[in-house]
Amino acid sequence: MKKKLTAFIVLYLVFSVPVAIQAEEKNTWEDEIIYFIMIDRFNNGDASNDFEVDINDPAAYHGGDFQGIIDKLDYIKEMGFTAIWLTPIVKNEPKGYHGYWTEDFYEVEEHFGTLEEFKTLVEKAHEKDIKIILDLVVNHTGYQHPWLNDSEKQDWFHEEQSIISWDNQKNVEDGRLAGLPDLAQENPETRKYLLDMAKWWIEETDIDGYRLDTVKHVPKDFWEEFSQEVKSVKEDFFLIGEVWHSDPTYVADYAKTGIDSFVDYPFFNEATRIFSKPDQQIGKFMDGIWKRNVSLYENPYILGNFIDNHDNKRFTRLVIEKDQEPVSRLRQALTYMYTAPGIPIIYYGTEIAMDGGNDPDNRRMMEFEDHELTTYISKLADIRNKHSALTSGDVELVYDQNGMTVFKRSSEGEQLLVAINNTTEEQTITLSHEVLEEGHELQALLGEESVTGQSDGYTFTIPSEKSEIYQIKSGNEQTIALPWMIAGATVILVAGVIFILLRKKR
Ligand SMILES: [Ca+2]
Ligand SMILES: [Ca+2]
Repeated sequence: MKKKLTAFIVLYLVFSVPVAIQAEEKNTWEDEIIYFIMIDRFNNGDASNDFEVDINDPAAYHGGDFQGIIDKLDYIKEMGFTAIWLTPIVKNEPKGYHGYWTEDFYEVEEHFGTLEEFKTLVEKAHEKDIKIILDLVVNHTGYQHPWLNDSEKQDWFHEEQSIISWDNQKNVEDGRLAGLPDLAQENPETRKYLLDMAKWWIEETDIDGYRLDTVKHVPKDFWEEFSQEVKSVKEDFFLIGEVWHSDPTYVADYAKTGIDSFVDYPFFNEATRIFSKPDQQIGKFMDGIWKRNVSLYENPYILGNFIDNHDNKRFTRLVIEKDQEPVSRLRQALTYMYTAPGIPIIYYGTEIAMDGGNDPDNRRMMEFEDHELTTYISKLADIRNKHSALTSGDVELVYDQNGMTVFKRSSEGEQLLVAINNTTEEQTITLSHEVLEEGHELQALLGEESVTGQSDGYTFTIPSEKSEIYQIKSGNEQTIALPWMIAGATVILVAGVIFILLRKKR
């Protein structure tokens, strides 16, 4: 009996320790890759909610809904996404296909489906380890919100005034954005309503985060209370805010309110300029953005990097306007986004190089097709998801000449080199042993060719407008990865224990 107990304890320890180590590794938001969907424009999975749909009118509903997203969860998962950001789901006034014209903060928009269907969407996404981030608007209501005609709700809004002075913070906060009725968050009743509402959606639907709309149009003291309140509802709840401003210090100032992350507009401005045509220097500028973020944010690794969204011309259009070829330009921009620090946010359609001018042309209905970029994104995601050096490692710029950039990402236990050739000519470069010491091998992760060191360093060639990601391996090893080593050791241990027990029994 005692022997059996000992055997049980030994076996339990052998099997449980690796599991426990794994369980302790909490998933942090820097490991996510976000797919951003405008619900109405993604996939029509249910014709029964197609009220007044007109796919020929860019300002009308096009029919996309929750069921359409549920039907495409495998498509999203296969591209390597771990989270989805959805445009607002609350009931909107007529023509509010985008979701930003609230008519009722507690109702689901009938074009998208029911509350139950939304819960099913969250549940099915969670089953596939995909998180759901919901867009939330607390700055304004739709133009015809019922409160506007309610005598008891008159002090829920600011007095009607336009935003005329964008440098005047008071005017930016109290004025009407695009003429939309501006809510008075300083009114305790309004404030409580908005806070309760934000908490209710989390409790009711189990979403994992909010993308906060128009953050700079709402006072900071509201966001302070908001962050505290909503985070008390669900552990690790994520807040990513939109502060549409080109000054990084202005954006970063909102991090003091408790909002975890921001869609990084300063990144967007530089990245779209650098990658929308060839021969632009990458390293100097993008490294500058990163270093500034390091100095401004407690955790710059969770900022949201993007080159496309629903408020700006699509990247493809920028490229076309510069007489360039969208797919090769997108490939370079995406390689950078997936290998640089920061959460990549991909707007639906970018994976097929979708074209589109200013809003609403940048919100065309999604077309599902086989596309080389979809395959490429999946490959990039696979590499990012497997290498923590890319999500949380240090960044070191090691080469940066005329559009050819090489940077190193290092975390405990692994080092990667990212080489991006942003020029239209093949580039051969040599990294000296001062940059990378002798005795390593550079194992290609995107392509197949590996590089071994020579006496003068490591020489490799990157074709025009292509990239490579190398894993730096020291010569004598390491092709056996850690999990296999643990698995091997476990098997040997278990076999040993069983052998000893059997012998003792005899
Ligand atoms: Ca529909
Ligand atoms: Ca406001």
